[in-house]
Amino acid sequence: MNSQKVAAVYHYLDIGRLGRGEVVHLFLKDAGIEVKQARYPSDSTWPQQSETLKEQGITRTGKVPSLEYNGQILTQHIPTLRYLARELGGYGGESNWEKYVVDAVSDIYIDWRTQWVANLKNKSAEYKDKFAPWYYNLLAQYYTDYEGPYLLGSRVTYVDFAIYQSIDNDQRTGTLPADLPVSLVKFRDTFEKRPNIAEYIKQNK
Ligand SMILES: N[C@@H](CCC(=O)N[C@@H](CS)C(=O)NCC(=O)O)C(=O)O
Repeated sequence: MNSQKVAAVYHYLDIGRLGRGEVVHLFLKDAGIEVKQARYPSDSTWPQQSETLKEQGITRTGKVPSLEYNGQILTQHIPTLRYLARELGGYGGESNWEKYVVDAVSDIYIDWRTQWVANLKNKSAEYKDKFAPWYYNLLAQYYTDYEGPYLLGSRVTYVDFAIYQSIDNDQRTGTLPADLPVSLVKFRDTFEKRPNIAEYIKQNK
């Protein structure tokens, strides 16, 4: 096995700070992992590009994000975060219960992402006025189980990156509830002050 460390290559659509890939990207930034970016236009060229990536072994499903990391190719954005969390240590909760909570909230996020994508082109009132408020109120129940600002209190875990992205992405698409629960406002504000994150979002509005 080749144990030589290579720089990470992050493959994703060229859609700025939107989407699943950005969750992984933010995590890499936070962890200080240097990454080379391969961004692909999200237009009529994508189907062919997707086929090329499949042929190159970058993605088996034809979807992205895909991350080349230390000789492995990682796809599926939440399992990718879990892999990186285990590799780096931390980011995943300590006890069996904490790990469960982090996994459970990430599952709730995955359900949110499905709905968000389905509403990206045509935002329904059902999504904006019912689903999104329901989602954030549900998250707030989890984010008040500990003292905050992060899901498990003072320690950030991989799921916080996903939850931050849901808040950010709903903000960008005009579907974030005006009355976001206080625990989530506190979480977002603290998250945005993390040193590597603050620097990154200052340069990438
Ligand atoms: N289960 C995958 C889903 C990946 C996915 O659907 N990616 C979208 C972008 S966020 C994509 O590649 N869309 C282009 C396509 O479907 O061809 C994950 O969690 O990473």
